[in-house]
Amino acid sequence: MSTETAAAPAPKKPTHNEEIKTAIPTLAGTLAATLADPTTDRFSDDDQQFMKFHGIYQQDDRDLRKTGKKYMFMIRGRIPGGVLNAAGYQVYDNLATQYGNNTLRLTSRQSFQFHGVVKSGLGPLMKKINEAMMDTLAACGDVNRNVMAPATPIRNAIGAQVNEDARRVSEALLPKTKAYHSIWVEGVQLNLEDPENKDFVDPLYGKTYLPRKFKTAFAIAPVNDVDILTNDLGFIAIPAADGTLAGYNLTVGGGLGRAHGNTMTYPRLADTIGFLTPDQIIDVAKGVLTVHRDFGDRTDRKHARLKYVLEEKGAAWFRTELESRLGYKLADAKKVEFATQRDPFGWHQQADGRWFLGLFVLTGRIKDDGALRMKSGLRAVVDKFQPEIRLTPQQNIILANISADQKDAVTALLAEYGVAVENQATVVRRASMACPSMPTCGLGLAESERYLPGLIDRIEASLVAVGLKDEEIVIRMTGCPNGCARPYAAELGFVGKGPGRYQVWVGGNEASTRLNRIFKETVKDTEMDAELGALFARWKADRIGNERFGDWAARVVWPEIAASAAAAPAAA
Ligand code: SRM
Ligand code: SF4
Repeated sequence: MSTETAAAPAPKKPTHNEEIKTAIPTLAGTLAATLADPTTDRFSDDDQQFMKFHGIYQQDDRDLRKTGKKYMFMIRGRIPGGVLNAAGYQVYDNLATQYGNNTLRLTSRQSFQFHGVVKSGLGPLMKKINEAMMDTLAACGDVNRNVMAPATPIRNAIGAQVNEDARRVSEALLPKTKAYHSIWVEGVQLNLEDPENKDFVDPLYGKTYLPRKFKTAFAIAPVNDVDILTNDLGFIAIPAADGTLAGYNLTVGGGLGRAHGNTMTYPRLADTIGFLTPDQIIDVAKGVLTVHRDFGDRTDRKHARLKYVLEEKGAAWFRTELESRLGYKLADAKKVEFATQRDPFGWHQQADGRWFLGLFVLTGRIKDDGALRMKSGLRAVVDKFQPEIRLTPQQNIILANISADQKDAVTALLAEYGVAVENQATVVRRASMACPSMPTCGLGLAESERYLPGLIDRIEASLVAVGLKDEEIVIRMTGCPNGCARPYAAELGFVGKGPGRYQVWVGGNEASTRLNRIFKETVKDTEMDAELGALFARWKADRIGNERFGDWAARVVWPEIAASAAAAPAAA
């Protein structure tokens, strides 16, 4: 037997992303030079990483791969709280028509994405967004992303302040690099050798930014439309006795991304850390972000989110670390309860007497499709009535601040484009969400946006067959386990495994405060109707009163899942 002590494992190397951020801390890469080069239709691998911080992804049309790669770009806006004015909407709509694929994709974080932009259109599109006083900075990348806030227009006194706080946090957490303005507004490549650029250190993010993406949201109970607990950083508004804003409960360490077959990755709900007053919000947001900056794992991007720091070090440790950065203690969290994550559809009155209209957008894609001309209809209403636009975290759209005497005219104008304001979609469809996946997402393993509408037809037929017509189930689908449409917080979640194959998850709740669990590892499209039909028949037979599908599944199906896991042979 050797008496030598085993050598300590070599420290793990920082990832390649860390190396390139260190080398070019302005995030400029060679983006401006490549943009100006007409001989190429794509950017280098490293530049593709830098572009993300500017809100841009290089993609290729996966439907066309058999005949060679057709490169194109996805651009995502930074729209805090999903609020934009009519002029802003007109700019997005124009650019989608002129440079994109003539659709606007509402995202699950209250933003817009352009798809299908070719390289020659990228520069002009980016310039025009910025000229319109909007931007795409930090919409992607290892930084704080688009900040979410309640989408429903003011129905109570604190709504406006919460939205304003979300906007302030978004601004305060922006990276300060000059590269974004220089490339996309001035069209100039930064001199990377200039010491000012070479040695640039962001005052908040440092030289290497965060180990991974970072997501922030605000919520006002009882509506959890933003899925607050799935965010790295959450602020839950707490009203005072007089109806003003007393402060926020702080939640930290939520996140959903995982990888098939890698048990070191998992969805996680945030921990509640404490309570803060509104004047502390920027300090606290920066404090939480810098804990991620300093403690997140920079050696493995699959293990780099803040949720793993929370899971491994614990909420008590986190609170102490945060308080030491703040220099003061947080109060204890207040009691708060969520009831629903549902968007409001149709006409509703605002607290100020005006009206808003919630419109369902199938899988978040604003387009003209046969008789349903959603893109043209929305544009006509925006041009004529100049409403405020609010994008919802369930990929729907709200037209706000409409006066009572304009309501009928808005309804009539939308009808000309085939857009109904009543009975816009069935209850199941209205509560559904899908990520884009094919053909734009390079990570998709199965269809999602193009598949879910047809699957919902089949699900509705199964529900009718067992006598459960018009029962709402929150259904979400993604084409891979990254979880972009938050399938792990749904009552019934589908996660792509391969072409025509999905993992099925059950047991989330209506308020989106409970994660679901894997019911079936893989279900083929051809087996889906039988599998779901049997599940719905059991729900119908077993449910207690009006028990929702998710609650029934958590009560009845979860113990079965646990029992079969316990009975499975242990891994060697
Ligand atoms: Fe996402 C990556 C689309 C919300 C977790 N996401 C991607 C990319 C950029 C694919 C890529 O890296 O090449 C997708 C672009 C597809 C396309 O063609 O447009 C993409 N994510 C989306 C959007 C558009 C889905 C949607 O249906 O709306 C959402 C844009 C939100 C926004 O406006 O900022 C979107 N992504 C989410 C969410 C939901 C959320 O934030 O509330 C999640 C789960 C929550 C979380 O972050 O944990 C999410 N996206 C991911 C991940 C996994 C991250 C992880 O921690 O493992 C990836 C992959 C990655 O980062 O490497 C990813
Ligand atoms: Fe792409 Fe996967 Fe996100 Fe869907 S969940 S958009 S397939 S990364």
